[in-house]
Amino acid sequence: MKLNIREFSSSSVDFRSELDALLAWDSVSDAGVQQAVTDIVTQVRQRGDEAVVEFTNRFDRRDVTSSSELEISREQLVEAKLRVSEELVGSLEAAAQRVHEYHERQKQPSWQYQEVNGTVLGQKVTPLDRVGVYVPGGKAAYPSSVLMNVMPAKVAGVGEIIMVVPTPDGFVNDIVLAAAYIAGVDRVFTVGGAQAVAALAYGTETIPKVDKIVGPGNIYVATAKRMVFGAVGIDMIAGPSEILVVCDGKTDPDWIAMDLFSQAEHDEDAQSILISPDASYIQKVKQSMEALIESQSRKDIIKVSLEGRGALIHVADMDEAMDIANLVAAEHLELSVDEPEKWAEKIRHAGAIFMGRHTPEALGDYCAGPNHVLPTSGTARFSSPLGVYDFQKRSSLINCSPKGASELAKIASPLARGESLEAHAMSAEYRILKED
Ligand code: HSO
Ligand code: ZN
Repeated sequence: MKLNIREFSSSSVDFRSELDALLAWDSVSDAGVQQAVTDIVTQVRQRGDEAVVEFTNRFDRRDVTSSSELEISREQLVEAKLRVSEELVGSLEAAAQRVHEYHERQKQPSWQYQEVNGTVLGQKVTPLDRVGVYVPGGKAAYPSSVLMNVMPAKVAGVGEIIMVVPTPDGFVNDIVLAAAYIAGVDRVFTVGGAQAVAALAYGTETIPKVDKIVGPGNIYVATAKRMVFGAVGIDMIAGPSEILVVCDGKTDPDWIAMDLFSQAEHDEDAQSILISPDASYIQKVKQSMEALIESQSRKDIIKVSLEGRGALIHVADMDEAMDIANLVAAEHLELSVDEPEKWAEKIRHAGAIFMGRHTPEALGDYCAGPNHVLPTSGTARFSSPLGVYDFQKRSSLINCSPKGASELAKIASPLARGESLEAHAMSAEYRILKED
């Protein structure tokens, strides 16, 4: 199948504008969606379970009569797991274990230090009490994402993890439930959309209020998350998934073709880009793609994605490839090259860096250990993968000795008077020791 993918070269005078056009992504904020979500959130906030049941019946075509039917029991999770093949359960368990081990290393301890005058200063790290994990239903119901969202919360020591997942027409995904069980989710509710986000944010008679909501979702879910932010914490609002592959021309072109497909098959808006200093190699990868796409079960999605948002970019050399990679700040960056360690040092912006020819993104998506929830659309310039740190917060500790307080008061007093805050000044001055 012929593929009509954008091809361009860094030597072109229009290169920067071509690159900008390629990367442009508008997270459409539709006024209609905004209005619908406002209405749903308000109704759930005011009427609780009654509204959640109504919206769930309406949007998911269900026939729930009481809110208690929305919860999936522990026994049901176990039953779901038993319906999943042993091989798949084995893989879920192995992946969960590896993701757990990786995230263990992200844990940050509380710390404190003592000054000579006896004052102690520190930082106390505390896990969140309760977290909500949104899991999409339908085509993007990924059990691997259940693991990736839940494991860091578990490692952080979150008190209770509530999962919500829509079940359109009552269809429950056994693999998603098995993943929830393996990851250690505490409670599961079959509610989705903006109504699930609102229920988690404000709490209903049945669904407990959480402190933070994480997990991907459609435009209704994303809009609702933005709306409830402030009442609760949220993770990032993710854009479509992207991969940038940099290859020196020495990796089997079929491997690279499939790496690009693996991202493209997620959805029509996903972006796959190849950069290489070897022009003839780029043509080889293109031929591989044209030969391999026919047999792909998701070839229609892959074609739309590659032709709409994909690109093959020829560059002068590897140094220029690294400069462009930093400009793109891709969610996933594959360095399919010799000495990937050397080139990775030059990378400042990327959600995850997959190093060497034997490290395809797919391994990271499932089981290498690092999180697959990563900053998209260039936001890797300022944000990080989902991690244990997203489920912990810090409190400052200050414990002044009499001598320490006296010394600090002498610094604070003029500052307070400079701000015309007399009570602050006096509060500090009371602590000044007579002998000082
Ligand atoms: N590549 C996706 C994650 C995923 N892949 C889930 C397979 N399943 C976004 O980073
Ligand atoms: Zn993926």
